Amino acid sequence: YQAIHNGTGNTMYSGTVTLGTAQSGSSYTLTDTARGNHKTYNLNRGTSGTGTLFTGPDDVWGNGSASNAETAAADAHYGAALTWDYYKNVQGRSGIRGDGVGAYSRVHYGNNYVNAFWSDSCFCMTYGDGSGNANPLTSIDVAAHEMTHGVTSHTAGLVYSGESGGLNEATSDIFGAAVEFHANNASDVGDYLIGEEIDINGDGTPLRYMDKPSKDGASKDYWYSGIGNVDVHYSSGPANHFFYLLSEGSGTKTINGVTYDSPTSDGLPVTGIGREKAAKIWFRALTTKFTSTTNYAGARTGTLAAAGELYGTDSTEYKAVQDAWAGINVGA
Ligand code: ASN
Ligand code: ZN
Ligand code: CA
Repeated sequence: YQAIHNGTGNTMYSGTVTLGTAQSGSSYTLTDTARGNHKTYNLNRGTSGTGTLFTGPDDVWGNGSASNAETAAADAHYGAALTWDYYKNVQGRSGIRGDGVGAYSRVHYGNNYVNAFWSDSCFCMTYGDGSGNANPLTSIDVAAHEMTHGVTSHTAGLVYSGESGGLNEATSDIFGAAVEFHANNASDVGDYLIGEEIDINGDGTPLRYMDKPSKDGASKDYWYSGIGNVDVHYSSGPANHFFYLLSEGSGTKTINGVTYDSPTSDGLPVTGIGREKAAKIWFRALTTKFTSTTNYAGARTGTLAAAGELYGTDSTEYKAVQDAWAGINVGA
């Protein structure tokens, strides 16, 4: 028997937070009994197996600094909880597979590893510690991005190459941003940037921008024939841009202190419908319309069908979906 506890996490990115933990005997473990028993393990620089379950005497985890081994665990455990809560409370999905079972997280993967990844085979999340200027990969948006790869895998199953690969990557960025906004954490406010805390470029810029993806120097802003030949992390750009346009509209806008400026391929304005409705449309399309081979044209059809079911085909929401796709050069 493990009693449900609320521990305290002193995270690197999200301040002091409550963590779901369990007590066994006189010690505590990072076992989130309210969220499918999601556990967080320490790989201690290893690259295989599960490592050791984080266990401690006081139910206080980390000290806010990366030099404390528990800090990355606190961030990862918190990110998993936020992602669970988002899918459950906003999208009505219980866990990554929809079966109420939690995944698990592994932190301190390898040496100087500047990445994080989801694996279907272990049904687990893994985080590197970063290197040089690159901070540990355990921010909220990265956690939600990676776990969303699990959701995509267990729903549409978008193949991770070509246009479907770009849509797979965009789905992870879309829900990475959605979870970060929904968390409403005072230390890590929501934005349409991906990986802004990691400082992977060493100059304070994020990994990706959803309002104008080409700001990263590699992502595409608009669909074109042949986009299926570029890396999935760049062919995601138009779909990320679609989501931004649908949520916030074109032009200039400041949200939580970040100023965006989102163009359209046809120069016509798009009026946003808000990120909650946009995310509901994308989730419904992902889970009931998209298939493993859905391309950009199919994503347009699928999101229009989803918007029609949710809001009606005469709705402003449906019209905004049409306009946002037109704004990234997809469809009529
Ligand atoms: N962090 C990367 C991603 O989720 C790992 C990968 O390339 N699959 O896209
Ligand atoms: Zn990804
Ligand atoms: Ca972000």
